[in-house]
Amino acid sequence: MEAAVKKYQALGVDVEKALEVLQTVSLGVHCWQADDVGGFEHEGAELEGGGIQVTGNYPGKARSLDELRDDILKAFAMIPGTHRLNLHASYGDFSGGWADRDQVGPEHFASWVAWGKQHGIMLDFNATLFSHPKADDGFTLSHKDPAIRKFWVDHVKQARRIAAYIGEKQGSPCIHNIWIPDGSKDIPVDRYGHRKLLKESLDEIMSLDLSRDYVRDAVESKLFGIGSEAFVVGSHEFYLGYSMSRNTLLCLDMGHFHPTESVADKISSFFQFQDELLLHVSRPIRWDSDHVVILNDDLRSLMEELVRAEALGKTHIGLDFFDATINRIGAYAVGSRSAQKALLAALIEPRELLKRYDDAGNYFARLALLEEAKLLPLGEVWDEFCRRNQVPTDRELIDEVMKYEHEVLSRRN
Ligand code: RNT
Ligand code: ZN
Repeated sequence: MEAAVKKYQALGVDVEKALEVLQTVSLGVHCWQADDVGGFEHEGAELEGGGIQVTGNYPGKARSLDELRDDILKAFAMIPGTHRLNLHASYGDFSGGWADRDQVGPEHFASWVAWGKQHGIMLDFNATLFSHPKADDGFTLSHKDPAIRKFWVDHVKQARRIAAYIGEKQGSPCIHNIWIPDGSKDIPVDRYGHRKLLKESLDEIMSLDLSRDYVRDAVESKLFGIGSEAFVVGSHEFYLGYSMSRNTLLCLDMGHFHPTESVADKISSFFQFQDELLLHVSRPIRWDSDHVVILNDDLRSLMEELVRAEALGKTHIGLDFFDATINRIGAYAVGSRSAQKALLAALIEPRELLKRYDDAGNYFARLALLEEAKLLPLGEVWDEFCRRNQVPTDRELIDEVMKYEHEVLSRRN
């Protein structure tokens, strides 16, 4: 580590300071990698319909809330630092009786709040507008049938109430994200009509007055989905306009743009006009495939932009991936740690020196230093961060995950 610190120091980088910052950044770890977005509204619940797809059938999936909580604690024990858990409304505790989406309420999340307190984990929240018979024909908040629309408006209002309840109990605003699958497989005629309905539904939902100290609402855009190839109602332009005019947060999911469009490049524009952002860190392969996040160029650029724009303190970094073909707990560990590695890399970038070359117009030097920086000993610093947080280093991670698979996951069937 000492040799590594010296190498960075020579380029004007304070490694200790970077580690201090990294320690303060909480990821919003999503609950749905643990059970393939199934939820626990009824026994053997599985993701059904509505624009998201999970592939794979790796053994050991959590079959109950208790198993899910065990798995999540195991995953958190392998991620350095303190992190938040992001819940979906379909993950309520229905041991006292099932409630449909328009009836689900704070009481179904009381045991989650207690669990969060017990383990020092803050919670975030999502309304669930998929995997439900009333979402089957591809529209929810923008449905032409007022009765279906009202059902979903009521659901999202309930979700906001739940989020506010969580936020109040935990003493930290609960980020409530709204993603809807609405769209159509083939070319629609009434794009305007659906978007008008979505705007009206959201306005009705937001008319429920809740304190921003308890809940912060975000809207998540998308470009296309399975079954919504031709038209997605909640597009980027729609939600950019909505969030700016209604003072809600915007959620940018890395998988929800054209494959050559860079979410990293949006950061410096966004923060000219807004001061709070939600991210869904994901890894699309050819489409919104929600692969486990890895340390690739997309992720590195995104974190670099957050650091360079001094936007870290203004950004909620949520994760959004689900792979059912591999050990799910290992997926959590690798994905979350890769997000942190990318952030660490950005924090120990020789920023000042690069900026000086940039300002001076010495673009050769800028290019050369960016290339040099790629081979600096990032791994040494990362290992040190893991050690200080008493979590496995990368070298120890595989054994740790395999042990849990052997002792816990393989006994489920
Ligand atoms: C779907 C969105 C959304 C979901 C979760 C489960 O395309 O990315 O965020 O992945 O709500
Ligand atoms: Zn997402």
